[in-house]
Amino acid sequence: MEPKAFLEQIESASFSPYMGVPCSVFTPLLNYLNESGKESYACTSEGEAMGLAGGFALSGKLPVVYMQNDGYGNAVNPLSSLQLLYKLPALLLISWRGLPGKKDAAQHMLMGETIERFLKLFSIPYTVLDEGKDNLESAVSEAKKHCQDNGTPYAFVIKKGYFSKSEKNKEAENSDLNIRVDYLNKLKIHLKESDVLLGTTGFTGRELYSYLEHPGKFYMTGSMGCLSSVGLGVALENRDKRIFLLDGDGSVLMKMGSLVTVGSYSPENIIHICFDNQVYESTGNQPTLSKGINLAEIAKSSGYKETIEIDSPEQFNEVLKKVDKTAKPIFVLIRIKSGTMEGLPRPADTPEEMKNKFSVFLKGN
Ligand SMILES: Cc1ncc(C[n+]2csc(CCOP(=O)(O)OP(=O)(O)O)c2C)c(N)n1
Repeated sequence: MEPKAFLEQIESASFSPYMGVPCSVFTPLLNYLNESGKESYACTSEGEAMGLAGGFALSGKLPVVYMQNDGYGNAVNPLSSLQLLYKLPALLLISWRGLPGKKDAAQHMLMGETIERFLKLFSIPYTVLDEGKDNLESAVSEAKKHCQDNGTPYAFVIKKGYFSKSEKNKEAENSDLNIRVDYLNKLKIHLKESDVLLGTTGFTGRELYSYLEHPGKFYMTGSMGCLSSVGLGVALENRDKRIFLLDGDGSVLMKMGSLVTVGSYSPENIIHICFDNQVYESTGNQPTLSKGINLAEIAKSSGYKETIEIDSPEQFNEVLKKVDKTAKPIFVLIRIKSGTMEGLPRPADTPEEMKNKFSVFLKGN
C-alpha cells in the first residue's frame, strides 16, 4: 500500500490529525507524513499521544494515533479512563509485531499473541490490514461509522510489509558528528571487570551486545524508557559497582519523570550516558522532540549531581578518565548522528539467559 493512497483514504473519512510514537512497520508512512507537511505530532509516549488525541476529539476532530503494539501498554490507561470513559473517538494504527508463528524479536511475542484479545477486552473493534488484502475501503467506512455511532476508538492492526518500502530518513545521518560506536570504543578502554553496563532498547542495546565483550552487560530489549529506573534499582543494591546506563534521547523522553527519581535518590554510582541523535534511529530515523530541548539541563534540575554535554569521542575519553572522582549520579549528554553497522545482529542469548548471566555476575563480583 502506498502511504499517499492510504492517507487519502482515511482523510476522505475526515480522520486527522496524526500523532504517536513510531514503529518500523510504519517507516514509509511516517516518512511520507513528514515530507507531505500534513498536520502531525511526534509524541514522547503512546499514553501521551492518547491524551493529545483526547484533546482533539473534545474539539470535534477524529484524530489518528499510530503506535507499535509494544506501545499499546502505554496507551491502555488513557484508553480506559479517557477515550472509553468519556467516549472520545480516535483511529488507532497499531503495528502487529510478534505475529504468532512468525519469527520476531523476543520482546514482541507476548504482545503479538495478545493484542487482539486486548482490543476485544476493551470493546475496541478492529480490522487487520495485510499486504495483498484489499480491505482498506471497507475498514475505513466501518471505522468512521463506529466512531460516529459509538464515539469510541476503532483500530487498524497493521502487519509488517503492508506499506510499500521507502528509504529511511537519511537526513539524520548527514552531519559531522560521530556515531555511537565511536563512543563505545572509548568506553571499552576504561571499563573495569566489576562495572555494570545496561543498554536501552533498539540499536544502543544491540550495539552494546555486539561491540563490548563484558560480563556485566545487560540489554533491555523492550520496556522502552525504563532503563534509568532499572539502573536505579541495580545501583541502589550494588553500591560498590559503577553502573553505566547507555540510553537514547527517545527513550529518556518516553519516561522523563524517572530522571527526577534518579536525581532524588541520587546513588553515587550512576553514570547515565544519553546518545542524543534527535531521532528514533532504531525505527527509521523519525525525529524525536529532543531537538529543541537540552536533556542535560533537565537532568541537572532533576537533581543529578553533575551533567556534561559533549560531541566528540576525545571529550568522552576525558570524562571517563575523571569519572571516579566526579560527583554522581552524572548525566553525560552526547550529541551524535545516527548510523550503525549494516545488519546489526540481535543478541543470541534469550532474555532469560541474559538475566541469568547478569544475576550470576552481580552475585559473583
Ligand atoms: C513503548 C514502545 N514504543 C515504541 C517502541 C518502538 N521503538 C523501539 S526502539 C525505538 C526508538 C528508540 O529511540 P532512542 O531511544 O532515541 O534510540 P535510537 O533508536 O535513536 O538509538 C522505538 C520507538 C517500543 N519498543 N516500545
